[in-house]
Amino acid sequence: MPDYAILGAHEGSAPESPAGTLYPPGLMSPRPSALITGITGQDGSYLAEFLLEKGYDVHGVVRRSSTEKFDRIEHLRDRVTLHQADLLDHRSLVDALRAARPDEIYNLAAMSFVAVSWIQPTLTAEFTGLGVTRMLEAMREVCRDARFYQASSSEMFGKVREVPQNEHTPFYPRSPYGVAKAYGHFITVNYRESYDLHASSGILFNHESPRRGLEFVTRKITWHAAAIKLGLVDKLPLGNLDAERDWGYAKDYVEAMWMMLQRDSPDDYVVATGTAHSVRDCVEIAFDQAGLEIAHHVEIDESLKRPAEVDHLIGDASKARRELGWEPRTSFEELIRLMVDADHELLRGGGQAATAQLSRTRSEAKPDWA
Ligand code: NAP
Ligand code: F7E
Repeated sequence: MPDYAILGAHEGSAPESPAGTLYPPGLMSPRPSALITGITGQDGSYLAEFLLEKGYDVHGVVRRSSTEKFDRIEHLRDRVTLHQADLLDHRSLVDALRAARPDEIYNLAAMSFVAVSWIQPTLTAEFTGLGVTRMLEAMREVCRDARFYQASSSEMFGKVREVPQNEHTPFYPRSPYGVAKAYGHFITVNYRESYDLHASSGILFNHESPRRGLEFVTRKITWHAAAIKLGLVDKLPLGNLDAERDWGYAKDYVEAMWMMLQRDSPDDYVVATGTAHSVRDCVEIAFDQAGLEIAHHVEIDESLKRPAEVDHLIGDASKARRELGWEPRTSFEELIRLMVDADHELLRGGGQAATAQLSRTRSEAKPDWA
């Protein structure tokens, strides 16, 4: 098998080098290169690790901030090349692509927290919706033969039209975030069909990990379970305990992203475990792992309930299983238990990181709709 195939660059045709030189089959090709927007996020950090292991030259887009927040990729800093760019700024995206010359582009950057999308609806549309068009336009301009992955979301299904949801289920988004993602999804499909781009969209259901942001419900629960156990806090405020999600492990899910870009033809794929659990189930497992009584610590905070809720999501990933050979490897219960253990380990030392996190959870922004 040729070297580029082992490394993961595209089978079936000779890979094109960034400068446009074709390498005939049998000749050594250079390392495949990938650019990840959102590399500082949960998925971006796992995907960067995964691609480095596969031998890729990994580039990441980071946006300028007065304080660098690179915790999730600190351990990779000397192995990835970072480019300063912003989804709001076309010029910077073009420059990042020119510098990186990627074979594969993973567009993971977005305003990804659903609750905040009601507080910043226009910005959410700019980042999460129009940002996709800016990336696709930059790709057309600089490297139209690259392969493009768009991070679509199960939030597009919203008020679900059928159960379970698959690639043909109609969308009914229930938040400004879901609406913006539906735009990002369809513009990816449209550019694929209009310009014959290798652009694929992964409709990923919720996926979590010890690197999940503290504002998302699973991590909020596992962090609090560990913090309560250690006597750092006493209460866990939550909103709707009845909401159900199809939760998987982020580390398993980034593999599906890569698998999509190794296909000869671009397409859309649902990525999910096929099982749903409630927020209440999550609390029960986390508190069991920490050896705590729920009744003593969990309180309902009405302001954490959303103006329009997504009640029940469950995905049918049979196309991804069949065509990509993708399988989730981690059960919900294993995931929540490993997240509690990781938070316990993190907080046990009581060091600077834990103190900073504590002040962050205390200052959690309250939405205006309550
Ligand atoms: P995340 O942890 O919130 O990471 C989001 C990333 O986007 C961060 O690196 C962030 O950079 C970057 N970003 C935000 N706005 C940007 C801008 N204007 N310009 C450049 N970068 C920007 O999200 P995630 O959980 O890894 O999710 C990755 C992607 O998958 C997102 O598009 C999300 O909407 C989508 N998705 C997630 C799930 C899930 O369950 N995790 C499910 C379906 C789809 P900073 O570090 O500078 O903030
Ligand atoms: O909420 C309920 C809340 O914020 C899950 C993002 O990655 O997945 C994520 O979006 C459920 C909702 O994730 C609290 O009402 C109850 O029903 O963890 P979440 P999400 O909204 O599903 C999708 C697929 C994405 O694409 C997004 O980017 O939990 N819930 N009480 C709560 N949620 C939060 N955050 N905090 C609570 O206290």
